[in-house]
Amino acid sequence: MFTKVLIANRGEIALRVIRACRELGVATVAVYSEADRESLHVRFADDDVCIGPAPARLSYLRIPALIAAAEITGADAIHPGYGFLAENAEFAETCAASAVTFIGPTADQIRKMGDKVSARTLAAEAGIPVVPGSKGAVEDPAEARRVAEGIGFPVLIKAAAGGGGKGMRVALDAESFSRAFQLARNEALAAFGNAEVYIEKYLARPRHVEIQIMGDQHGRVMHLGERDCSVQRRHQKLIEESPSPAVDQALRDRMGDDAVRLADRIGYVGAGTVEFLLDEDGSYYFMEMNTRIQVEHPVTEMVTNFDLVKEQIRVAAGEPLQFEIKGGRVRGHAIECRVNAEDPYRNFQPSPGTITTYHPPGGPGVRVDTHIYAGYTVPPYYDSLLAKVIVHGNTREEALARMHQALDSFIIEGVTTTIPFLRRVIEHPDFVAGQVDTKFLERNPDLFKAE
Ligand code: MV4
Repeated sequence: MFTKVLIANRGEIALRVIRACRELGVATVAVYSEADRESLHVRFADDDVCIGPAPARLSYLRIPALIAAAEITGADAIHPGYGFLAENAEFAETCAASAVTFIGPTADQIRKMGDKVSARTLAAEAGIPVVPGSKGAVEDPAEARRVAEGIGFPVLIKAAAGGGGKGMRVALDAESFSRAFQLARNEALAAFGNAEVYIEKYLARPRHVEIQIMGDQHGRVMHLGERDCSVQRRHQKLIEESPSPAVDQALRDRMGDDAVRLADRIGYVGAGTVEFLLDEDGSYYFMEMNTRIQVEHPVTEMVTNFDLVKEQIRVAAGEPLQFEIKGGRVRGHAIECRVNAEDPYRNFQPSPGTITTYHPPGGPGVRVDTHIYAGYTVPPYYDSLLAKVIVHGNTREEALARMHQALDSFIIEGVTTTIPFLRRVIEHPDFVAGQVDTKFLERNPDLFKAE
């Protein structure tokens, strides 16, 4: 096992990783920007290093500063958390070259999945359903148009270097295709320095269902069931749950087997997520693979009783996966709401500032992952996640009732939060019925209007 882990992150996930290290008896190093001096991750870690000014590119994204911090403090491993450098192959490579273990997959595995065309090809080769579309990247506009006509409109043009919704364009018909194709390539080049795009049939109302997987260095890969993340706004997930109201055991087995097969094919090590689109008719298609621990990992932890972060550290240290979930079955139901410092009635405008009052919810089956406290100032430089409220119940109904209670009794004053909005969403009849898809919030603009 490692002796000391440096956490190359901030906020709630830095605290989450520190907890896992504590349980494993591993010492921790926090790194922080000048804006995060008063943060709890700095206080809770055994050691801490200031790595630069507030903007992330000058601190949390500075690879040489992070490697130097690890060397100075004697850390033998780095946990990247999510965001920042978590899916940066160059960072994983630099760690390896510096004799510091990157807690995550290899640089090669990150690259293979980071390129969405290569990921799609790997999935298709593994016999996993992919959305009907182009064989690989398409460059020539005339050929692209022929491909799109072959698929049938509407189609979606996606950037090979994109992911998470960045660099996508819908083309509704052949007439608008050429323009959309050109725009998509230009946007991809501007955003990612790579103009490569591919084309898929556009699914109108899919659900977002993702499978959590975990691989070790001994050739074993397992899955831990699915999360339904259909409640999103502009590609930001707001609510996640497990199991998905739309997935039965037979479908879980099929999606789980597919996810494991894909990971197996590249000898995947660490925690990963295979994202699928689940269509209205029950067919599902591979979308992309995330090679990191995700924000919503706690819902899986609640229904499997499996500590994903601890396991990430254990497998990075070479230990075999220990855990077995019987027949891939999960226990009860978990829901997560992301609480942000944003004003939902002003287009989710960030609302940084000082928290004056703080009282978290509690009781049976309630978990709050957060870094905030009364007197904490939410800086304007980073994402506005304040807390994740995760509830577990024996049934979805019980979990929902607990989420109601939890949101009602969560007191955060001093900054505007999304709590009242989340309350409204979980009361919506379609959400209560589990009838949501990725267009759910768009269809319900009233949810964004102040009373
Ligand atoms: C799609 C799609 C419909 N059809 N692909 C959005 C994020 C990126 N990973 C891919 N995304 C989508 N791909 C096809 N062929 C719809 C989306 C999509 C979406 C997917 C999951 C969750 C929310 C979404 C919101 C809008 C669009």
